[in-house]
Amino acid sequence: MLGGRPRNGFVRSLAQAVAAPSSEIWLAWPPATTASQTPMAEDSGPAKLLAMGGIRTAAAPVPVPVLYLFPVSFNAGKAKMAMQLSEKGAVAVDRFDSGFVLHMRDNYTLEYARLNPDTMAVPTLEIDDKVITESHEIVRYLFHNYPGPGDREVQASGRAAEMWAFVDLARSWDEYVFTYGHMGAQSSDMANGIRLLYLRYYLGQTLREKPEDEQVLVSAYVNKIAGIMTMNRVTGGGATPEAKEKEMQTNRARLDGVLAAASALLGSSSGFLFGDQLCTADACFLPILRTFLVATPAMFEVVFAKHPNLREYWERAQASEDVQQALLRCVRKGALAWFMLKKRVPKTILAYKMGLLRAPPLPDEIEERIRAAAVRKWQEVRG
Ligand SMILES: N[C@@H](CCC(=O)N[C@@H](CS)C(=O)NCC(=O)O)C(=O)O
Repeated sequence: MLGGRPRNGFVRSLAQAVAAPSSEIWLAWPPATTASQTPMAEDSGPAKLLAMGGIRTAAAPVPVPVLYLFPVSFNAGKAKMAMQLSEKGAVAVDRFDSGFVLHMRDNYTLEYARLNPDTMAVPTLEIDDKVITESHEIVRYLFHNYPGPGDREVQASGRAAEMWAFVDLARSWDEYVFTYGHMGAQSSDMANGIRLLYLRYYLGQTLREKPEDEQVLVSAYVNKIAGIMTMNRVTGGGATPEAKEKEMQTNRARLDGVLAAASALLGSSSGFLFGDQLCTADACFLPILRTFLVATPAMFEVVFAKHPNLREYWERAQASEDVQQALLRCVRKGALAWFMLKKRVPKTILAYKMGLLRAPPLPDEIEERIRAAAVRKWQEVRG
């Protein structure tokens, strides 16, 4: 590893790759299929690739909630927006702390793996006596325990079940396939390549240091490595163009179903998805539009032409201080550049490109476990 140990740092070239829309992909969008009329909850397309987390009770409560996130992350964006809209977001200055992590390096340390062995990803939320490792569980927890004004309105209006049905539909879309599919195979290989090196580095550290929780950590690292290998098998250079195109078509069809549902909910309203105020449904939907902003701006015009209600909705959302605070300020060029420098991302990328990031060799038995876990994972999501 660089200087013997991986260090903090985001990936400028990755951000550029993300920000550069691939025009030829959009020429084919929306898809020729009529999937936009298909109810997504009943769509039996491929499973989502990202790991699923949960909720557990911690040994002691935290005084102030801590939300671990990466500024551009889709799932962390849902959690941050939900925090912002909740009662926790209303308590001025230290309402909650953001633990910023570069989600291809810092979330693999032993410390983070212990906090979130389920997904080893962002977001993770420590709140009250809970550790929540799944974005959907975070928004549910906040809705039930700390509803903000918009959620209270949904609860009072008796539309909670309808709202959760929409949230379920929105989360059936696989943002990973969308974003990494557009970044291109090279960027996917690089991001996931960095991830695999750091994961192997910390797995090696675990095996060397043999902490008390060694077995739990080893299982978490083996599963995570298998998960990243699987994700990259779909979006990286190893995927055939035909397989990739099929993935992207299914993904776009699902996305269009979500956008159509949001548009139908809005109708001619001049408010948000479930009323005049932003609520949990908006917290789960707006990160999709932010993904367009960051990764595929050309998408906006295509989407707005097909779903005109969404244009005004997006304008209203951008005018909201809550949306600015939770989702938009942090992805402005200056904010991202500051984050990347502070986290020494260029150093990590440079080291990767120069071949200076190296993981230790792992015992054969562990390599065999990784291979078997990768086969199982592939069966689970694409078998
Ligand atoms: N099901 C989880 C997935 C979390 C997830 O995979 N987050 C991505 C960012 S959107 C991440 O941290 N990726 C880096 C990694 O998995 O190491 C959730 O919704 O919270």
